[in-house]
Amino acid sequence: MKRIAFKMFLLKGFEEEYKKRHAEIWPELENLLKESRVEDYSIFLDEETHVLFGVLKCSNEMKYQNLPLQPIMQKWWEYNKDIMQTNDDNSPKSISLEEVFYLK
Ligand code: RM4
Repeated sequence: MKRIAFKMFLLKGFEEEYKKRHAEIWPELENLLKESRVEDYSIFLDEETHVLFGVLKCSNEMKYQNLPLQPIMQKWWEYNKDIMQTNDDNSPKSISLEEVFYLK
């Protein structure tokens, strides 16, 4: 089981909208994440910097790496591109974080 953490960047003023959209996550996206063996997925918001900190567990790295190719994932990114910093393909700008401490 691999633990993965990353940060993304919310646009200022869209805190409530981001929370609302993610509270109403599409069932088909939830299914896709689960089918891709993603578990214990949280996103935390730093209200001060608008940094979104994502942390998850994944038991199939190949499926995880294929997520960006999935049409539902791409639709979700397109839907959220107006409230996040994004790349040209609409994926959220994302920076991987190194685990420097773990307590089981
Ligand atoms: C985030 C971002 C991530 C996605 C989650 C569910 O805002 O789009 O890529 O995994 O939502």
